[in-house]
Amino acid sequence: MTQKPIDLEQPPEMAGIIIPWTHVADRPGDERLSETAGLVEALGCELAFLRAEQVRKPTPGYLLSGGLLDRLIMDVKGYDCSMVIIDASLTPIQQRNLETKLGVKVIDRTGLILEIFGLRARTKEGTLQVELARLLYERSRLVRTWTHLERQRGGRGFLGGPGETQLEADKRMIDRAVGRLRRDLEDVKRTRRVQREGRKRRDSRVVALVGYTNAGKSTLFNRLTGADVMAKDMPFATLDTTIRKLDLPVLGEASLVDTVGFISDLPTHLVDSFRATLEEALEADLLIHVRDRSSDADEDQKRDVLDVLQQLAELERVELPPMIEVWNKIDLVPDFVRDGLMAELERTQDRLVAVPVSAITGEGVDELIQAIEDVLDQGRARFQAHLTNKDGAFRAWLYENTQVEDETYSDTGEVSLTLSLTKDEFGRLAARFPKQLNTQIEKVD
Ligand SMILES: Nc1nc2c(ncn2[C@@H]2O[C@H](COP(=O)(O)OP(=O)(O)OP(=O)(O)O)[C@@H](O)[C@H]2O)c(=O)[nH]1
Ligand SMILES: [Mg+2]
Repeated sequence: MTQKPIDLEQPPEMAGIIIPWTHVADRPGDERLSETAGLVEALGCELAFLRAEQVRKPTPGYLLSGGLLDRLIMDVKGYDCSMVIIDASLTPIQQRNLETKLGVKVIDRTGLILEIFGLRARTKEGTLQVELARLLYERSRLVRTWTHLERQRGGRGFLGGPGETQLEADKRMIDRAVGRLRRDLEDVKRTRRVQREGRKRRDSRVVALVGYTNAGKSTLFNRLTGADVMAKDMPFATLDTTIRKLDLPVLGEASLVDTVGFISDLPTHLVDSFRATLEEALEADLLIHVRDRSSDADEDQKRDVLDVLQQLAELERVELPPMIEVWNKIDLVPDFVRDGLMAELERTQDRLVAVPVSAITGEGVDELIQAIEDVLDQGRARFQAHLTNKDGAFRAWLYENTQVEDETYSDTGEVSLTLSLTKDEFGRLAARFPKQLNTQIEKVD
């Protein structure tokens, strides 16, 4: 591994950051600057300088050139930096050239995010996924640094060129490790699948929180479930999926899932390797997209989140579950902007279920629970089941597996249950008790 774990005992590394942009339309706003600063702090580095630089013509060798590069060289010396972060995508060649020129470690956005993930991963699954993402990233760099490796390593190969042999060997080694990790992750996936099926059998509905990093998912999760998941003003506070019981007043017990946050330009390797965790979200009965409506970047973030979800759904070949939006951090939104949001809410209400909420103050949380129940309840229908005293097992099953709203007795001793069934539940009932379905169950309007 080229990336060393960060030693928190050591004094923090001094890092200089450049956010390059080319066209005016891509010029980073304040939100992007503070997001990048947050990422670097999350890495435990001290910020020496951070600036957005217009790079009119990115050069293949260094990305930056001329005055920009000279100034960077000076600043790295002046601030005694031990690391430079280029908040963009660097080719392996550019990265290596910059490292040679500056005499310090240089990483790009993907490298930065991978480092943070590496620091944060706590569970076995998280660690496996980060490791996989790193290997895939390194493998993609290997291919393109062929000439570099060839020169650097030489060797006594007898098949093809010496570098080629080394490259092939490196690739094979990484591929073997990738294969191992994928198998381990497959085990994790299997365990999760079993747990998920258990939940399904118990008919516990699953609601998953998704959204941009720092939008407030974990804060909302804690508020809704009384859990104590770490919620912090820092990107990628959450890496591992957590599931807790969510008590809904009418529907009863459901499961709520907190997930890893998304970020713009999320490395594809990470999307790929976090599939196992996010599968939980993809198979949920309902997604809650938590948005930070107090952020200027909120609209862009929304687009990024929806893009990643779509990518995941395509990778897994599934349809996305129904989704509602939480407009979070409403407490930070000034009154005149709030009015605008309310107008938007009205304008979009036939296409979108959205609930303004403050996970911190609790405002809007009751309305959110109501909205969750309404959406989960859609597609339900009412049925009447007629039972005699010989139907003990049937009756027990109905109580166990469906929502029984009412029970009445007739003079003749017949019992009548009013059931509220989702399509799923109805399917299970039909499979389990086909005979009773025809003779003892009728639909009511
Ligand atoms: N003012 C205000 N702050 C909030 C609200 N919800 C969350 N926050 C703050 O926003 C920051 C991020 O919250 P988290 O709950 O950790 O966000 P997250 O979406 O779980 O972030 P990741 O796990 O990094 O993806 C924390 O400092 C929270 O206190 C809110 O409704 N109002
Ligand atoms: Mg979180």
